[in-house]
Amino acid sequence: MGAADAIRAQALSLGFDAVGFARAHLGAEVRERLMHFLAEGRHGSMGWMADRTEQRAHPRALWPEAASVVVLGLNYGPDTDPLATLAETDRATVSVYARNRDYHDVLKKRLKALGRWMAERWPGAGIKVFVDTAPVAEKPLAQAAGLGWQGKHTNLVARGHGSWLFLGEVFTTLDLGTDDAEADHCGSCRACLDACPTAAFPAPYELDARRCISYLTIEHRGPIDPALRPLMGNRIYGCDDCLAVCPWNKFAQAHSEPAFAPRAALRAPLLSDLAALDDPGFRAMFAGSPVKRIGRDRFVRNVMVAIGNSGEGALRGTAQGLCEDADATVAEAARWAAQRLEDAP
Ligand code: B12
Ligand code: SF4
Ligand code: SF4
Repeated sequence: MGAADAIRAQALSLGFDAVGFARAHLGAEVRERLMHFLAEGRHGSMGWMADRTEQRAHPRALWPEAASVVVLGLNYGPDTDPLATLAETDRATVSVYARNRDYHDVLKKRLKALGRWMAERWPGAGIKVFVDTAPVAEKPLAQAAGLGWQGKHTNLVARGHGSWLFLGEVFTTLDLGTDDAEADHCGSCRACLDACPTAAFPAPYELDARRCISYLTIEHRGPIDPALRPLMGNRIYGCDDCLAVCPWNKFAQAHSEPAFAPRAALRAPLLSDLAALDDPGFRAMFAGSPVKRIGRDRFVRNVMVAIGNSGEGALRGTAQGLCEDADATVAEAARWAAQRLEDAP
């Protein structure tokens, strides 16, 4: 068995769902598109996106000795309709990827196990693992390795998994050859573009993160633009709309990873319960979850936006109760919510 076949077999036995090989190199268009994204200011306050752009666009600028990249995918396909809770206005919608353990932890553990196995098998080979933690253009690398293509919603779509793959990489000095890059299979479809509640796609294959609910609820600090708030519905952490409507999801399977099985408390939590969380309560509820990263204040800010959008007069008191919150952003969002519910039945 050749090196690439052996690594593929080992990766599958470690629980990865997709494996491919690419050269540690990306075409000039990746850099051009990244620079266009940054020049338009579409990264918003994610200042780190504008740092180390050469490394992001060129794997060998990140690690000059790298010869190949093993790109790994982990299926997180949901077992229920991820958009079902959008209509339950007194409840919150937490995006599929955040309903249980942090995927970074799950993926990193497996990537390290694969890296260790490779190091034992090929002593002297250089090996580094990455998952969303370094300036790596993960989607273009995954496309080059044949895992799927970057769809019009900008995420990787895989024939066998739809939009539901997490990505991670093992960079190595070993020359492992390449798989064939995957071609674009979006065709004339534009379901994802039309589904976006905030019109965050200025053009197909281009995202303005500043309008994306995922950015607004997770990355953005401080008050959310009042013009965008009514469009956010009850999405309090991330957003799955553009992913969920992709017709390629019909080939996806529900994942079998216990770490991603939704916690009962996060399937459709009541907004009133979430608004009541103080700092220790928030930390306890989201231990080990990616949600923990944003902290209680940003989280409750998001909950206030959802309450303001609920149309539920019964939640007016909950909002009023936080109008003097110690965090100025929470207090402002609470006042906005209370005002929006002023005439709600
Ligand atoms: C920054 C970031 C975000 C930002 C910006 C997203 C974005 N699209 O750039 C925000 C916070 C909004 C975000 C949201 C989400 N993210 Co995110 N994010 C990243 C991160 C860290 C970097 C992405 C990046 O480089 N963006 C910069 C721009 C320039 O890249 P881009 O949009 O991919 O741009 C390309 C296209 O525009 C394309 N392009 C431009 N014009 C044209 C024209 C044509 C014809 C073509 C073909 C292509 C093309 O070329 C550009 C360069 O490759 C990656 C991890 C990583 N290190 O790669 C995860 C990552 C992309 N995120 C991921 C996930 C899961 C999400 C969410 C689904 C989470 C959620 N449920 O809320 C959402 C999806 C929103 C969306 N529609 O993209 C996964 C995606 C997995 C996959 N299957 O693709 C990644 C890969 C993390 C991981 N390791 O699994 N994310
Ligand atoms: S994640 Fe939601 S807000 Fe962001 S682009 Fe997709 S549909 Fe639009
Ligand atoms: S919804 Fe349609 S256009 Fe969007 S990524 Fe999927 S196939 Fe492509």
